[in-house]
Amino acid sequence: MTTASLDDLKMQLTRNDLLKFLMIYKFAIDEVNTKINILNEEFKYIHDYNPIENISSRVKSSESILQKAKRKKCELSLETIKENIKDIAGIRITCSFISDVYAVCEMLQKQKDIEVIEYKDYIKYPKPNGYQSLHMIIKIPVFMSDSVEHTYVEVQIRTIAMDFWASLEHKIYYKFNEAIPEKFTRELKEAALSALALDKNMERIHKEVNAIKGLDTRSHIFEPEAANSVNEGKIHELLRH
Ligand code: 0O2
Repeated sequence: MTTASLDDLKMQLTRNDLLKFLMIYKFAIDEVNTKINILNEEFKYIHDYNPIENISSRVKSSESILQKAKRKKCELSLETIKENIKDIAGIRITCSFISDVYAVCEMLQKQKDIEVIEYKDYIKYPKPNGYQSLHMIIKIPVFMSDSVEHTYVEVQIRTIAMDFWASLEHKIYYKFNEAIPEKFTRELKEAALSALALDKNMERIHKEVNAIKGLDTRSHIFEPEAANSVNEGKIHELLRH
């Protein structure tokens, strides 16, 4: 984005318009974070452990919003940006186990005031580079003093191993402005497979220990084996190409 476009938009708006526009996304994040914290605590009460290891969030900077708007060739007005850039508010949840990723996702989907707009399962269907994560674009009402703002929030849910892979892959890409040599693409895919193997092992150990402790393994919420077999098959398939 050129500074000119940013200045153009800024000139059309008062400082208050921009502040209010971005503030609503912060409130949307606050609302979803509260929901996630309640669900996490309720889950702990029922199942005796926290499914969520970490929650992080961010409101996209005005510069990145405008860069994305330009990339998507969308008109530079707040209304168009609001409708077309659905990840201005972003929340990333890291879970202990793959089954927890789906459990957290399902719990969020069941909230009456959350509307799921988009759902992408990169765990069952990893991206060709090996990226695994569950993505949702949700819409949530934010109650202001004079209006209700239905606001998009992007929620990414993944395990610690998937998050570790994604963070490092992001850093590696950052340093490489050219096409990534085939050797590294292959090695990254192999690393994604190792992350999956680790996730599967930890989940198995967790289930076995729970069985010994006589605890519920939550198979009624989600059957992780089904997802894992699709996932592993898919990554192996990707590795062959
Ligand atoms: P940033 O800076 O992280 O926000 P969209 O462009 O969002 O409208 P897209 O790209 O189809 O549509 O959405 P998708 O596939 O759900 O990806 C959205 C986000 O997931 C990305 O945001 C990244 O944060 C993350 N992501 C997707 N693919 C990869 C990947 O291969 N590696 C890593 N490390 N992260 C990935 P942004 O906006 O691209 O960037």
